[in-house]
Amino acid sequence: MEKYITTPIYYLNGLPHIGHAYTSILGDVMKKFEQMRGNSVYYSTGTDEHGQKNQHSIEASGLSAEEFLKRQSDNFKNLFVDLGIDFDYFVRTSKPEHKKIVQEILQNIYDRGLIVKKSYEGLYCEGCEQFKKKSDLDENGCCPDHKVAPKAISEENYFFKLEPYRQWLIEHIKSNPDWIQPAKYANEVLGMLKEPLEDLCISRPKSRVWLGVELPFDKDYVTYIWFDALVNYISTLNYGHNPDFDKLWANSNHLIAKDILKPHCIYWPIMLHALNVAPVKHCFVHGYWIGEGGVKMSKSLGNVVDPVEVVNMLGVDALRFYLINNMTLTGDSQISIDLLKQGYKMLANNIGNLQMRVLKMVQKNLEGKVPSKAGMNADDKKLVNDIADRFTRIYSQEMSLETVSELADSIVKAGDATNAYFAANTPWVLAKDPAQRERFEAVVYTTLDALRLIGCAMYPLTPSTAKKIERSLGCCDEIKAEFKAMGLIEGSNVEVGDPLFPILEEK
Ligand code: ME8
Repeated sequence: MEKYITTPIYYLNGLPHIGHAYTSILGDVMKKFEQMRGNSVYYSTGTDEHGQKNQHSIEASGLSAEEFLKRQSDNFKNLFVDLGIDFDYFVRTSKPEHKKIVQEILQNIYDRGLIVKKSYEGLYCEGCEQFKKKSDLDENGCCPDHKVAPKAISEENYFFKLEPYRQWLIEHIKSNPDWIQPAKYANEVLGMLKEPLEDLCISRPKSRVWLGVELPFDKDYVTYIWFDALVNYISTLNYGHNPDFDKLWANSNHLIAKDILKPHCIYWPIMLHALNVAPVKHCFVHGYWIGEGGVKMSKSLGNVVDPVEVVNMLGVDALRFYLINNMTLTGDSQISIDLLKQGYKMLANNIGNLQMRVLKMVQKNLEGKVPSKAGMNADDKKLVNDIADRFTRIYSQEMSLETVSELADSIVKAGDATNAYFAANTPWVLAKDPAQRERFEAVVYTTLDALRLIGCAMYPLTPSTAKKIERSLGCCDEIKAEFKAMGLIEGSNVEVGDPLFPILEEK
């Protein structure tokens, strides 16, 4: 099967932070997970390059729009490459291919009478790039996300009517319970749909916003950034010009955080419905990363976690593993350099030390070769069978936030079980007793085989560690979701390389 995974496209007014890194890592984890299940995946991530917020940053930078956007977009792209993110397409909404499709879609719905022009007065939050109702604001009259009072704006604009589609959308959510996941966000959207929907303002006069896609039917206006940005999900597939569009779109998956639920689960499905295109197959919604102790990350508190700093200190895989292992499915999740170091040490103790100890034992006592499994007893077999069965079950499920979080948890549990097994069977004692040779070999074989299964299962989360583990055990084949216990080949060479997670140099 061919699947399509997308992340939000990120604004360019700042540097990429841990939240952006997370969603794009999550997409990569899901891609690798599905590839291991034998599916092919097309994965897009990228940058949102229009609108008032980006425009103000360009104006403040003293650079040309093109220079500024390229520099900022490259910061995201380069970081994602450094994080081992294997995207197939990097979206930039300033590309002419994208702009052309936005204009074609606008012209289509304009020609069909779905867009009207009228004057409008509203409260605009630049942080959200959205008009706000009074009821959306906090007690100080500010946007609850950006803590800034929105600006009163009065102007003539073009509007797209959403209300005629409200009932259809309610039905779609109710009859597709796996559309918006986790379900609490589907309920949140249903809550938003209790009230009639206001018309969506889809234009901005050029006198106020010059950075955008010109409306094809009125050159004094650009397209509202959300109408433009959401279209990236289909312009990436060359919508309207690609005979295979339906095939890929039928298995499409959006990853977003809770902040952009409304545009993705109200505006976007309605825009698609107006075009006679089905909504995305699944929309996975995650919570926010916040600072340790539950406080918001902010420069003034000094608790902002910079992904580049983390990678320099702990490496890519420790960051990836922490993010997937610690994002809770029910709310926000905490992150700090200290928490990340704890996560690193957990991996070092759980997987790194185990691998090093057993490999050194093989090198010292077994001429660097995988020993015989002939002496494996029922307990040995149970350890590897249980691990294999658990991973087989996880990989038999489709990717989802639950699945990848369960995967991370199972890796830790399998590591714990193997460490406990190793400690209980004391192979370092058995090694000294020639009469226990067969038993010694069986314990080492069992540990190596468990490690092989764990390494294989780790691939989506920690690709380079997984490959190092497989290589150290002499299994260099393509990593697939085939978890056969006792599959390690006796007599093959093992290799003691560098530690997977070396001891941290503490300041
Ligand atoms: O909203 N924790 O862009 P954006 C987890 N351009 N994820 C976080 C996060 C945090 N603290 N902060 C940000 C936009 N994110 C629009 C999107 S899509 C057609 C247009 C992640 O730069 C998360 O994925 O504000 C969130 O939805 C996204 O960054 C918002 O990025």
